Amino acid sequence: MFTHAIVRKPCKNFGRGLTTTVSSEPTDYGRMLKQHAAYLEALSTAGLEVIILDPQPEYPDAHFVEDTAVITPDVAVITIPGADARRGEEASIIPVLTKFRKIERIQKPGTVDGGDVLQVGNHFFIGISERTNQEGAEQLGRILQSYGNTWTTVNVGAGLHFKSGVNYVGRDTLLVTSDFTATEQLAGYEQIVLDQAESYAANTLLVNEHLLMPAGYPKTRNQLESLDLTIIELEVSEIRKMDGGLTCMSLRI
Ligand code: CIR
Repeated sequence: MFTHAIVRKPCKNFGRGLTTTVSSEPTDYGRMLKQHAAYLEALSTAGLEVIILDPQPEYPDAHFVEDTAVITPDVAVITIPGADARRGEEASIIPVLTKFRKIERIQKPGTVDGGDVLQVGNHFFIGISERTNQEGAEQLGRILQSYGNTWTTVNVGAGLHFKSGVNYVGRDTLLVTSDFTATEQLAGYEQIVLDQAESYAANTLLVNEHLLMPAGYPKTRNQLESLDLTIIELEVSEIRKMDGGLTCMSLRI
């Protein structure tokens, strides 16, 4: 069970963050704050005490805190984010994590974004992507292994991060886009395969028997109902415009 979530309030210039999403509408800060507040409410409903860090205007993507650390019951591994513009975000996450875990760090030239790391029990899938390089993945894997975990790397051919396409939804089940159904490393788990038109919903977050999923994906919702978990749908229009999702806006402890 998780007890805490670390989050960061988005800054006014969050729309200047990195994105590949082409949107016909500009970002809206007021709407972003509402969507973020609803996300915090959902984390509380799932039983977490939410620790809110201050906005960091010099890093418009800094509310995507998940990319700055990988946390297990034993250790917090501080990453080196893969995008130049995000490098340095990790520094301000260290003081709060020190209160909860022993700290280890990825070293240059390794890069890792937490969005590429999926934990299933004591196994970690580490996506090799535009943000997480082989060196970073191996450093992370070795650290996790030294605490009794296992790990495998997975190539992320599609999407920004591994968790843009695959997430663990409990009951030995992975929620996967069709890009990952043939991925050898994922065989052995039950798979819920997303309808192609709903592939964004792959970014669904399991927290303490609750599934936080983006609103507006009815087929996925139907598929997830079979897991008998509490489903909370959240509006994510502003988060999505910046290539973000529900997993990336918190670190769960
Ligand atoms: C970025 O491109 O880094 C941000 N705009 C979005 C990061 C989303 N993070 C995540 O999915 N873990």
